[in-house]
Amino acid sequence: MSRLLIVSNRLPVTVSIMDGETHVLPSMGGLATGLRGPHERTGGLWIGWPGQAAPASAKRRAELTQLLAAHRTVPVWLTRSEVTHFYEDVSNGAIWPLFHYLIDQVPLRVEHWDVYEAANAHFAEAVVAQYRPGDRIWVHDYQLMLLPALLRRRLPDARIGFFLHIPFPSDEVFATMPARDAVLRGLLGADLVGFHTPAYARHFAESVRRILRMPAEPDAVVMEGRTVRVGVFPMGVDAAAYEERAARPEVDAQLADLALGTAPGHDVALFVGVDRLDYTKGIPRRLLAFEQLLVRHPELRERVRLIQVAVPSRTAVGAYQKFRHELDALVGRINGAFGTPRWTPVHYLYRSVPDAQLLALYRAARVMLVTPVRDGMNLVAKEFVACRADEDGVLVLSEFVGAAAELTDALCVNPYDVDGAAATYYRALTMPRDERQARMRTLRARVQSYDVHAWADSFLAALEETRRAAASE
Ligand code: ADQ
Repeated sequence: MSRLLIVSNRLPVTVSIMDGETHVLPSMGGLATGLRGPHERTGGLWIGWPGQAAPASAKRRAELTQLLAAHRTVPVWLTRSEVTHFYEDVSNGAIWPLFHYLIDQVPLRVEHWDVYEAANAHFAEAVVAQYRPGDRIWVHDYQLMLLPALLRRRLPDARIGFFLHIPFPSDEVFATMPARDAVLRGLLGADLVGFHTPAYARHFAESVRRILRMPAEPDAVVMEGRTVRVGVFPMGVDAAAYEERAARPEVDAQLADLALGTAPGHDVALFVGVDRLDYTKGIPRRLLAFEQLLVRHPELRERVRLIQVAVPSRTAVGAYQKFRHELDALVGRINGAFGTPRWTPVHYLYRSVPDAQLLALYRAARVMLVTPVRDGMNLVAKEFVACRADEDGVLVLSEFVGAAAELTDALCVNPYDVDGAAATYYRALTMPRDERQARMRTLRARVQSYDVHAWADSFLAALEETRRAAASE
């Protein structure tokens, strides 16, 4: 089998220094899990940024490169300015909000596009240095949208796939991007461009037609005589591993701890939210809808509790700092207005929680709230379902996340309709057990059959198919 070269902004490992010694720790992320199989089986390499600015000394860089090589990973050393301008300002400060339809979060003038270009060129150098004829290249996500075309120029015969993990917005929104032509041409350097949902693939084809004035179908674009396939590959989670981990004794112990906060004879139903602290995740409106639930149904006070975990994220980006303060204030206001000496309506954890605690929350949730205003897929929804071997618990899911296209047995909400969402929370809470079970069974069948391994395999099979199609042309 030919080697697979995976390229993503961040490597699936983190370099850390403990007691003066350098360690390379594998990360647990969904992408790392899904691609571990093909990465190892094919003797491939993973090329990306190790998460820290380049060490000044060449000797130190060489040492770290060697340590990373043991994990079949190759570092792309970004300069301090690239980290700030490519990663924080352009990728997370401008592309992220635009692709999530939050145009008012895009800076009035997007500076440093040249650094985004330079960083993509930097990645291209690193890939070209590793490439051997016959290798397949799989590029990931919005930080590297120029890379497929840069690689195509240098390696005209290479098999190149690209997958976008975030939404591809409607052409009306995408057209506002100053670098729209370059982004489309960059992506079209690939043989296969993959998205989570049919809607994103349609938006992409429509943008190509409207902006580049080229013929495009939702499943293919012909670019200078070369066919670029467009495909839909909804990403899943490692469902079997989640179920197994959620059944471990340390998770049972955490579950018992969760019940301790409750007064005897007091059945308190848990609502749970788990997100990176990001303005796309819909946390403020989720809190307002929970507040409405307490206003409309005073009998639920002291009988329900929302545990919201918000994992710190992108703390160097100004918009995230401001957002964090707004959220702190909102939680404080709701707790101040409704709390009693023995009950706090919203438990807000602004930190990353250990795995066992996260899994216990998934298992304890009577109602899981996944209500982003926009999200490419959302793996939290699928992790929750994977952990519910008891076939209980209700998933409330925003209609604006990629997962909504698949998880049709969840209770669907429009997160912008706060009153409507409050009514859905009530419906979820009062849903009879038979209906909860019937819905959860269907959700589990989907999450188990289309897991992260199936996702990686189907993308790679489609990439292989483009090779065959090209050979027969
Ligand atoms: P994210 O925006 O990061 O991913 P998501 O898909 O929900 O969003 O994944 C978050 C991950 O973080 C989950 O695997 C979750 O378990 C983990 N996590 C959450 N809370 C945690 C905690 N407290 N401690 C440790 N881990 C925690 C982007 C896109 C998504 C898309 C994915 C994959 O924005 O739309 O689903 O990529 O393509």
